Amino acid sequence: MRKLNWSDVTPYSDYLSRRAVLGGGVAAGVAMAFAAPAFALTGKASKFSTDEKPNTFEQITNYNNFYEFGTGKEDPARNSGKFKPEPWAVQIDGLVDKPGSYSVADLAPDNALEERIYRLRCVEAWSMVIPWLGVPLAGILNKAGVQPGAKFIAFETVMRPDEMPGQEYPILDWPYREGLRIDEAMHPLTIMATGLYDKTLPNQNGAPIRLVVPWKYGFKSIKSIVRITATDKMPRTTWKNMAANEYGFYANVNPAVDHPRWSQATERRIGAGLLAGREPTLPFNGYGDQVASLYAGMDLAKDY
Ligand SMILES: Nc1nc2c(c(=O)[nH]1)N[C@H]1C(S)=C(S)[C@@H](COP(=O)(O)O)O[C@H]1N2
Ligand SMILES: [Mo]
Repeated sequence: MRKLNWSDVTPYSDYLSRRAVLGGGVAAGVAMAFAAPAFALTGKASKFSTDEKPNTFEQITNYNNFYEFGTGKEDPARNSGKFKPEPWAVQIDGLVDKPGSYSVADLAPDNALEERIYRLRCVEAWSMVIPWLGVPLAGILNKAGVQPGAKFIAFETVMRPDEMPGQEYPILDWPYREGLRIDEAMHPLTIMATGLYDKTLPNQNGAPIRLVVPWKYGFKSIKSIVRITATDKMPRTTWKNMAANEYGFYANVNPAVDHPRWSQATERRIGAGLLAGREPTLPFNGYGDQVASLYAGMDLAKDY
């Protein structure tokens, strides 16, 4: 029998209207009772967090993009119950001094976690605010000893069609791949997350470890990572590979460059309510003060 999960108990639309009445406590309790096992985590507060109001746990874990579990927004919550995020190993290889297989605890020990409350802007023009728990990617890369010749870092998601039903279909060119330029990977805003709110990552959010790069469109923030490679060449990435005219390697949030099929000037904040208007999208998703200098001299309308 299929395991019950939150969406079996409370349809999302019901939840939203009921939440307004109940203040969330009861619906949240129902969600927890049927969720996949999660373990308590805490993180130190960070100066990099936004003070915008985070989305609820229910919103963050029931409106997802994770095509390995299906293309519908509620598919990842519904179809990720068989996925086993433990045991887990991340292979670090390429131009590093200490290549090898690392555990999640090696890379992101629980006592090193920081809370990073970040905006997430999907290329589809919706957004959320998510309180991640994680560690700077720079610390992980420094531990592995990235060599001077490395210009990019490439990432790969696990390939497990038995546990990830979407991988049985040629929706994308599996495994999902992403990449960053080395200065982007080393930037203090770039983290590897292992939790959200006060728990280990739910499967649908990329358990047990995923990238979060808050000034780029959400598709850069690759989930369930098993391989990190330091390389001297710009890596091949899944979405650019699918449609290079729609999804670039840099993919910095940019309201001035529209997607060929829709405007990127505004966004819809998930959970804002039916009467809320769209909000303006900010360059670099509002993180421009911290990251714009990385792109000095580049034409971001061409090198998107
Ligand atoms: N492996 C993998 N990583 C992925 C995706 C995916 O389909 N597969 N979707 C991306 C997209 S488009 C977005 S918007 C974010 C969504 O993260 P969230 O579901 O935790 O909010 O994950 C990104 N990481
Ligand atoms: Mo996305």
